[in-house]
Amino acid sequence: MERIYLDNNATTIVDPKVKEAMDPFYCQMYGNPNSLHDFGTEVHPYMRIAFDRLYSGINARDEDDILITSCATESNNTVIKGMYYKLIKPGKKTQVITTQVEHPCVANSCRFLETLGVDVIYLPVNEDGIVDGKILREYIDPDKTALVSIMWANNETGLIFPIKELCQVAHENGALFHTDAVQAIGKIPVDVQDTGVDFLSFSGHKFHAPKGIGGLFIRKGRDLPPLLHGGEQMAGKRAGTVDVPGLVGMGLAMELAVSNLDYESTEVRRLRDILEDAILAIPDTIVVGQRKIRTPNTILASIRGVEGEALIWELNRQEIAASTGSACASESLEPNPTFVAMCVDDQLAHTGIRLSLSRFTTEEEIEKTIDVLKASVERLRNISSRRP
Ligand code: 7TS
Repeated sequence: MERIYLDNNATTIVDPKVKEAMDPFYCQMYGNPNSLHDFGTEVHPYMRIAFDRLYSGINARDEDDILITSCATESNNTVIKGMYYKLIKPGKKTQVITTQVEHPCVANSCRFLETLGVDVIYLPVNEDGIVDGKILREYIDPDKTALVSIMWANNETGLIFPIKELCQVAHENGALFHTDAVQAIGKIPVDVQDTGVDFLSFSGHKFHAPKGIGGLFIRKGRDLPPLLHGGEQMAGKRAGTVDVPGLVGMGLAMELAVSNLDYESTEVRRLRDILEDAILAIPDTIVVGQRKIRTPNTILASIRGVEGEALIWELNRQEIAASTGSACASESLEPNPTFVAMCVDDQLAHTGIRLSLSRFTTEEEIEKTIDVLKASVERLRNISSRRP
């Protein structure tokens, strides 16, 4: 059997159909779309199809914007820093609210705003591991809060945040709402009209497009100053020549992601549940977060007496890729806030292992993983019990 990839929340395989669709834009139709000659203009219809697929994938309206960026990190930076230049000025609203469990590209952008004098509130998660409208209501201040930025689904736990409710609370209090939907696209339905979000970030490589291409939805009327100044690409809203093959690929990947949502919520979930049940059958093991409020592909497990990192290496040795899921933020060794909020005790809290599936994961791979995982846990527990 070939090696097994269960780290799909970090990145995904490029769907072969996506790769095939991108191929002509490297050595045949390689013109710069801003050029006036045929090499430039012949790519326009393909770009338009890709944009249509992205708009319909998140249910954006024609009058809204989707900027093509290099990754979700760029999309998130554009919103958070853009809000500083646009709205957060002395004497005006000077507060941003986010959570303690955002990806570092949101968290560190917010920390940067703090150095510029912005007041940032990092909301704690509740006992379910999420932030809900009740918590946001406690902290939001109609006179101060300019922006609320809360992820749609957490990359480590897979826990899904109630975005519609959170967006409503932000709007009732006169704040704009941004969501990092990187881990939601292709796993659960994402609808910008239904939720009412003002800004939404996504990243191609999390849904079977290549790395190096992402997007930012901006609702009509919520224009932001560009993060990258330069030429007039994206109507001056994001300078730099667009990655045409990447855009074509991400458009198709979005369409495929949406058309596979049913498969994700049935078959991927079924395989995830088989793996999760097998993990939970190992004594002294927990999985973080209730299944019904998690993305269908994710497991963050904690196994007493087994360090997450040791288990990752053991699995890697046997050609299975998983991730530690940062039970501790690696540099700071601070306990993960979700673990803390959910009262996972200290010994368990330092042993997280994240297993994340995709629509390319097979039942055979899951069965093999279960066998290897059980044997590895036993081996590591034996080693740690022999330690003096
Ligand atoms: N936001 C979330 C929620 C993410 O999970 C990631 C990547 C990013 C933003 C960054 O995306 P990029 O397009 O800039 O690469 N998350 C992970 C992860 O969980 N393990 O490795 C990368």
